[in-house]
Amino acid sequence: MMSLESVEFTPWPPALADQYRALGYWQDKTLLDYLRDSVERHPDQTAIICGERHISYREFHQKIAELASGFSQLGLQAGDNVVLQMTNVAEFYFCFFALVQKGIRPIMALPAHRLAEVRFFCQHAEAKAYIINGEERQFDYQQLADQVVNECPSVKHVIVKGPVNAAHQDKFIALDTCYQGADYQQTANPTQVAFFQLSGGTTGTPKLIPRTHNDYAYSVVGSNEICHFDHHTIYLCALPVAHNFPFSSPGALGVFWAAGTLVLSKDPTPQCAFELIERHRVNVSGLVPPLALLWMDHASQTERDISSLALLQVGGAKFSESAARRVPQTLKCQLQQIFGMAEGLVNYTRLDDPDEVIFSTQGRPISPHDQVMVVDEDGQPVKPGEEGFLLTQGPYTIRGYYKAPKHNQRAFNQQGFYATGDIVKRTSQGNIIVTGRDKDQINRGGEKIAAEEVENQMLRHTAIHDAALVAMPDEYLGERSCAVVVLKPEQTLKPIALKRFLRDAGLADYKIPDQIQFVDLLPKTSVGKIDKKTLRQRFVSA
Ligand code: OOB
Repeated sequence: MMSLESVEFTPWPPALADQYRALGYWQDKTLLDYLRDSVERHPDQTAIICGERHISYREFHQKIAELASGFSQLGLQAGDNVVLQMTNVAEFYFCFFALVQKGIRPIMALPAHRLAEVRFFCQHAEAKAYIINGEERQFDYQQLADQVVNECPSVKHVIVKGPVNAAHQDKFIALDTCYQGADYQQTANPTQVAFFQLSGGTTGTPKLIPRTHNDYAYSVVGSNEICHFDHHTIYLCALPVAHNFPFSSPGALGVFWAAGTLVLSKDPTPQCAFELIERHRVNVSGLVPPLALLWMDHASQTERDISSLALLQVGGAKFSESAARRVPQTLKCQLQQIFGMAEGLVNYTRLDDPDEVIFSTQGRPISPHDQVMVVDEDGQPVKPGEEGFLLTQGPYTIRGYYKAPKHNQRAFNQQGFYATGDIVKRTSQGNIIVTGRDKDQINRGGEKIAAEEVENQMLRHTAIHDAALVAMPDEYLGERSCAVVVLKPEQTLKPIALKRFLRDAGLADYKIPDQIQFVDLLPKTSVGKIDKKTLRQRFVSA
């Protein structure tokens, strides 16, 4: 019998699966099938603009077939896992679809992830390969990969976009050499896991989110209908390519399936983005709130013509109503709020919603079959309009994390509803307003930090007796992180030394505490847990 520890993916109950098929939500097509429809319909249309490169749908498809062949020749096969960590370059999509075509499952690492995270993904999922951008100037991924292979024996191949550094030439493979022959045959099964998204997390270790072709495809098709993506769509991807928001809400996949054009931005600053908007007549983009603020501030002084921008989606963290109201005034485009999660459920304000809804709510679910429950501490539904915990199940929300039986017991209720950890209210029309959070996580301008993960790392320091990570309000980020630390007797530690210690432990930069406070004692609740509410209040007013 298979042990619970090794359960990769929890299927939907058969009655629900049958219903989703009967409704046409699950089409039993692979993610590549939808792209192929666009290749057939618009082979010469530009699919991706990356720097000076314009890649047509035909070329895109060709690259995927070549890589599918090359990856197979390396011995990668259906059911294998591969960590895909790319910056915003076209090769991210070539690799993604080539892997998915062959049933090989990418794990969608973010560019900010470092040794601690990548090592965990590789070890937990026994990844066979690790794909990186070796040309990135900001950070040396080849050096990181060197550490990763030393610590992760499952990783047989490091595949590098760009030239392999001299020091690694005998160990790493250039992605360029993987364009071999052309393989158009699919070995993917639409009912199975296509790839893994990453959870923002609330526990000591990150969680992998298994997404099937069927469920994910439906979320993209539904998003396209809501957001009216079509082959005139020119979408600027300014956020990291692998994140669920710019990947599939409707994001890049939405663009590809509608045969539109995806423009990749190296970085999300208005300086870089506005130039691309002007040059390529971009009409839609998606941002997290701090970047939306930055774009709005820059709009009044830019000489760039950004008048083509018709729609700006903002999500990933709470966007204040006052900021929301400024979007049409400053950027001269429509706003769409989006409240989503890599586990599934995505909510959008609709393009024809009244202003009140667009400015003051985070929208409503994609599907009429997304079941949303707002409950109290006892799991009982609250009255309409009252605040409560958001639970959900539906045609594209997972039923369990990858190999995490203990956590799954907490994160999913008896009926299989996912406990999002978000505190929300629902308006009489069914729109959701996010009012708070009941999870030990910090949402740093859309980047999620699991407090426990950072606390565990701090507790490894020999001078530290106890430590807590809490969220502090931040005007720009919404929240920033504050570490509250109790030292052992006679010990001293400078904030800068603690930050360095955490960086050396291999934590991603966004997880390094913004602020560090030393105290004699951490307040505890009656059941002996750290009282984070009291801690937050103490330092907010300090
Ligand atoms: C998106 O996905 P994740 O997985 O990085 O984070 C999900 C969490 C939600 O549970 C919620 O706590 C928070 O991020 N969140 C928001 C929000 N959008 C996400 N909180 C308040 N207001 C919002 N508009 O962040 C994500 C995935 C797909 C599309 C968009 C965002």
